[in-house]
Amino acid sequence: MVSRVYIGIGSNLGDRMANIDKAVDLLEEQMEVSAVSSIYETEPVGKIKQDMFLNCVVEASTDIPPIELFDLLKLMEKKLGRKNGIKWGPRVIDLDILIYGNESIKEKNLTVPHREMHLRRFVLVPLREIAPDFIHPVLKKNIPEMLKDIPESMVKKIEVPACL
Ligand code: PH2
Ligand code: MG
Ligand code: MG
Repeated sequence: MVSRVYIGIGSNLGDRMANIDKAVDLLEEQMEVSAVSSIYETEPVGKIKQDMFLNCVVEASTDIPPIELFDLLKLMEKKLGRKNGIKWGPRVIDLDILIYGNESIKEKNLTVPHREMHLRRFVLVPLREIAPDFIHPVLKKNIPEMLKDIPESMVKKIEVPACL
Protein backbone atom coordinates (compact mmCIF):
# COMPACT_ATOMS: atom_id res chain seq x y z
CA MET A 1 0.00 0.00 0.00
CA VAL A 2 1.29 3.40 -0.94
CA SER A 3 1.00 6.16 1.65
CA ARG A 4 1.40 9.90 1.44
CA VAL A 5 4.16 11.09 3.71
CA TYR A 6 5.50 14.47 4.72
CA ILE A 7 9.16 14.74 5.65
CA GLY A 8 10.70 17.75 7.37
CA ILE A 9 14.25 18.75 6.42
CA GLY A 10 16.51 21.03 8.46
CA SER A 11 20.16 22.11 8.39
CA ASN A 12 22.22 24.63 10.33
CA LEU A 13 25.79 23.41 9.81
CA GLY A 14 28.06 23.67 6.76
CA ASP A 15 26.62 24.59 3.36
CA ARG A 16 22.99 24.46 4.48
CA MET A 17 21.48 24.93 1.02
CA ALA A 18 23.69 22.22 -0.55
CA ASN A 19 22.87 19.86 2.33
CA ILE A 20 19.15 20.27 1.73
CA ASP A 21 19.54 19.90 -2.05
CA LYS A 22 21.43 16.64 -1.56
CA ALA A 23 18.82 15.37 0.89
CA VAL A 24 16.01 16.03 -1.59
CA ASP A 25 18.01 14.17 -4.28
CA LEU A 26 18.42 11.17 -1.96
CA LEU A 27 14.70 11.18 -1.19
CA GLU A 28 13.87 11.32 -4.91
CA GLU A 29 16.01 8.20 -5.45
CA GLN A 30 13.90 6.26 -2.94
CA MET A 31 10.34 7.52 -3.34
CA GLU A 32 7.91 9.44 -5.50
CA VAL A 33 8.38 13.06 -4.45
CA SER A 34 5.29 15.10 -5.41
CA ALA A 35 6.12 18.48 -3.87
CA VAL A 36 9.03 20.32 -2.27
CA SER A 37 8.34 23.57 -0.42
CA SER A 38 10.47 26.67 -0.73
CA ILE A 39 13.41 26.84 1.63
CA TYR A 40 12.91 29.01 4.70
CA GLU A 41 15.49 30.58 6.98
CA THR A 42 14.28 29.97 10.51
CA GLU A 43 15.16 31.02 14.02
CA PRO A 44 16.44 28.05 16.08
CA VAL A 45 13.71 26.69 18.35
CA GLY A 46 14.68 25.27 21.74
CA LYS A 47 17.02 26.15 24.58
CA ILE A 48 20.32 25.67 22.73
CA LYS A 49 21.94 28.79 21.30
CA GLN A 50 22.87 27.92 17.73
CA ASP A 51 22.96 29.28 14.18
CA MET A 52 19.92 29.90 12.01
CA PHE A 53 18.41 26.90 10.24
CA LEU A 54 17.23 26.36 6.73
CA ASN A 55 14.07 24.26 6.68
CA CYS A 56 11.72 22.82 4.09
CA VAL A 57 9.05 20.13 3.82
CA VAL A 58 8.73 17.39 1.19
CA GLU A 59 5.58 15.53 0.16
CA ALA A 60 6.06 12.02 -1.20
CA SER A 61 4.35 8.68 -1.81
CA THR A 62 5.95 5.48 -0.62
CA ASP A 63 5.27 1.87 0.27
CA ILE A 64 8.27 1.74 2.60
CA PRO A 65 6.83 0.90 6.05
CA PRO A 66 7.24 3.59 8.76
CA ILE A 67 10.07 2.03 10.81
CA GLU A 68 12.02 1.13 7.67
CA LEU A 69 11.52 4.66 6.40
CA PHE A 70 12.82 5.99 9.72
CA ASP A 71 15.94 3.78 9.39
CA LEU A 72 16.41 4.88 5.78
CA LEU A 73 16.26 8.57 6.77
CA LYS A 74 18.88 7.95 9.49
CA LEU A 75 21.09 6.31 6.87
CA MET A 76 20.67 9.29 4.54
CA GLU A 77 21.58 11.66 7.41
CA LYS A 78 24.75 9.66 7.96
CA LYS A 79 25.57 9.68 4.26
CA LEU A 80 25.25 13.47 4.25
CA GLY A 81 27.74 13.73 7.11
CA ARG A 82 25.59 14.00 10.21
CA LYS A 83 27.43 13.16 13.42
CA ASN A 84 25.76 12.18 16.68
CA GLY A 85 25.66 15.58 18.38
CA ILE A 86 23.63 16.83 21.31
CA LYS A 87 19.85 16.48 21.21
CA TRP A 88 18.32 19.50 19.46
CA GLY A 89 21.84 20.84 18.75
CA PRO A 90 23.44 21.96 15.46
CA ARG A 91 23.23 19.45 12.61
CA VAL A 92 24.34 19.10 8.99
CA ILE A 93 21.00 17.55 8.13
CA ASP A 94 17.87 16.42 9.93
CA LEU A 95 15.23 14.31 8.18
CA ASP A 96 12.07 13.80 10.20
CA ILE A 97 8.92 11.88 9.35
CA LEU A 98 6.19 14.41 10.10
CA ILE A 99 3.20 12.49 8.76
CA TYR A 100 2.71 8.96 7.46
CA GLY A 101 -0.74 8.71 5.87
CA ASN A 102 -3.33 8.93 8.62
CA GLU A 103 -1.33 6.68 10.88
CA SER A 104 -0.69 7.29 14.53
CA ILE A 105 2.50 5.47 15.53
CA LYS A 106 4.09 5.26 18.97
CA GLU A 107 7.21 3.14 18.86
CA LYS A 108 10.35 3.44 20.96
CA ASN A 109 12.23 5.53 18.37
CA LEU A 110 9.40 6.89 16.32
CA THR A 111 6.30 8.92 17.04
CA VAL A 112 4.10 9.90 14.08
CA PRO A 113 2.64 12.45 13.62
CA HIS A 114 5.89 14.07 14.74
CA ARG A 115 5.30 14.99 18.36
CA GLU A 116 6.32 18.64 17.98
CA MET A 117 5.15 19.43 14.46
CA HIS A 118 2.00 21.29 15.50
CA LEU A 119 4.14 23.57 17.70
CA ARG A 120 6.74 24.52 15.11
CA ARG A 121 6.35 27.40 12.70
CA PHE A 122 9.38 26.14 10.77
CA VAL A 123 7.34 23.02 9.93
CA LEU A 124 3.85 24.49 9.57
CA VAL A 125 4.75 27.41 7.28
CA PRO A 126 6.51 25.28 4.60
CA LEU A 127 3.82 22.60 4.98
CA ARG A 128 1.10 25.22 4.38
CA GLU A 129 2.79 26.18 1.13
CA ILE A 130 2.56 22.65 -0.37
CA ALA A 131 -0.54 21.36 1.49
CA PRO A 132 -2.78 24.32 2.33
CA ASP A 133 -5.73 22.06 3.22
CA PHE A 134 -3.69 19.81 5.51
CA ILE A 135 -5.47 18.59 8.63
CA HIS A 136 -3.48 17.04 11.46
CA PRO A 137 -4.74 13.45 11.55
CA VAL A 138 -4.70 13.17 15.35
CA LEU A 139 -5.43 16.73 16.53
CA LYS A 140 -7.90 17.28 13.67
CA LYS A 141 -6.70 20.86 13.34
CA ASN A 142 -5.91 22.73 10.14
CA ILE A 143 -2.74 24.76 9.71
CA PRO A 144 -4.18 28.20 10.64
CA GLU A 145 -5.62 26.68 13.82
CA MET A 146 -2.24 25.24 14.78
CA LEU A 147 -0.34 28.43 13.87
CA LYS A 148 -2.54 30.70 15.97
CA ASP A 149 -1.68 28.78 19.15
CA ILE A 150 2.11 29.09 18.91
CA PRO A 151 4.43 32.00 19.66
CA GLU A 152 5.91 34.10 16.87
CA SER A 153 9.37 33.04 15.68
CA MET A 154 11.13 34.03 12.50
CA VAL A 155 10.42 31.91 9.42
CA LYS A 156 11.47 33.71 6.26
CA LYS A 157 11.13 32.35 2.74
CA ILE A 158 14.39 32.44 0.79
CA GLU A 159 13.80 34.04 -2.58
CA VAL A 160 15.73 32.22 -5.30
CA PRO A 161 16.33 34.26 -8.49
CA ALA A 162 13.96 33.16 -11.29
CA CYS A 163 16.88 32.46 -13.68
CA LEU A 164 18.18 29.58 -11.55
N1 PH2 B 1 15.27 21.38 14.75
C1 PH2 B 1 15.39 21.06 16.03
C2 PH2 B 1 15.49 22.06 17.09
N2 PH2 B 1 15.26 23.38 16.66
N3 PH2 B 1 14.87 24.98 15.00
C3 PH2 B 1 14.67 25.29 13.72
N4 PH2 B 1 14.46 26.57 13.38
N5 PH2 B 1 14.67 24.35 12.73
C4 PH2 B 1 14.88 23.04 13.02
O1 PH2 B 1 14.89 22.18 12.09
C5 PH2 B 1 15.08 22.67 14.38
C6 PH2 B 1 15.07 23.69 15.36
C7 PH2 B 1 15.49 19.66 16.43
O2 PH2 B 1 15.15 18.78 15.45
MG1 MG C 1 14.05 17.45 14.00
MG1 MG D 1 15.45 14.18 13.57
